[in-house]
Amino acid sequence: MAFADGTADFRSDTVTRPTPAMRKAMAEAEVGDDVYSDDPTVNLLEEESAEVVGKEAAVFVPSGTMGNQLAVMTQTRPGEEVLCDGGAHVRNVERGAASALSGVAFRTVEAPGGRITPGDVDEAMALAGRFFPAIRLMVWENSHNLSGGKVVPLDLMEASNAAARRHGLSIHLDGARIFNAALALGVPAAALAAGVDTVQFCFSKGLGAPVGSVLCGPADLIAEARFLRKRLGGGMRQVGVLAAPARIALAERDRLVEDHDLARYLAEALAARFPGSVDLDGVETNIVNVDVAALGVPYPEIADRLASARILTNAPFAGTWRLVTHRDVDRSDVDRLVAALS
Ligand code: TLP
Repeated sequence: MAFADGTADFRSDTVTRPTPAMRKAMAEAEVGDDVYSDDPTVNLLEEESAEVVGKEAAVFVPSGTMGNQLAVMTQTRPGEEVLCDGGAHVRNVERGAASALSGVAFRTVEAPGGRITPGDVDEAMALAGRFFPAIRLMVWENSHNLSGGKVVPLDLMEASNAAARRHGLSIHLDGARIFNAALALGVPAAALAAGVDTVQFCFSKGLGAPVGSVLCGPADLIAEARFLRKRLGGGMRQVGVLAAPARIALAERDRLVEDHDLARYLAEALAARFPGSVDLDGVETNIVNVDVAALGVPYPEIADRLASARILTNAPFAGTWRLVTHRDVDRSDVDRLVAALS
């Protein structure tokens, strides 16, 4: 359902607002100083998070960006390179953090949907030698944001992880939406994380918590990430008030299938009304990429119509208009969106 003022917000699943149960848990959370590891609610959240993805330890961080960047920082040295697909969030949408904070560059492969193949890994690594920088870390993103929430199949991850290991790479999974991927693929999140060293996931996207992400991995590496989190100003003190709603979000993760169903409803409605606007086969989770040219209306006019209908979306980027479903929109909001476009 739209927000109380009637606004339906399709810009991202980050816009979700805490549920009444989450707000109650925030008010009642037991807290302590988390920089001393004294916050019992954070400690519980970290244990539960590590368990869900099958890792030894976890550290609660303010954002997905910090989770990814701590993974890069702990697994590379300045001057090295990170292997990822050209559309990866860690490379494109984190304000240049990896080069600014870790002094690394990216070695990209063209892998639509983030589906890096063993051949991509071998080809990139063939550059190694006397003159090239050392490639040290491979990063997956599953589900893959910029491609419209596509998922990377588990068997492909396993095959490419094996290739990466043959070349001595560490592996990080940007699992901002790992539970969307797991549900769409019908595998446990721990299976997707099994072959990687570190995995980051977000409580503040479709899971609906107001703030926070977690980086999970081996205990020694997470201890170092905790040290670096403080260096970056991410030591958050009585942050059980944020860990409490995140615990609820994690426990309720399977409700993300509702967002996938709604994305399919939206995609089908748009494809029926505006043929060619949506590749229905490409809609795998809660993101719908729309070819704005196929709508036959210039975007400024679309923006005006949506504003009058109290619908929020981001402007198209390179001809693609991203619409995201989540727990704070429903079928009636989708109907309103399609009607406004029509
Ligand atoms: N994605 C946001 C924007 O930054 C684009 C969104 O609205 O989708 N990894 C992935 C795959 C992400 O999609 C995001 C956020 C992050 C990392 C970073 O998370 P935050 O925003 O918490 O730093």
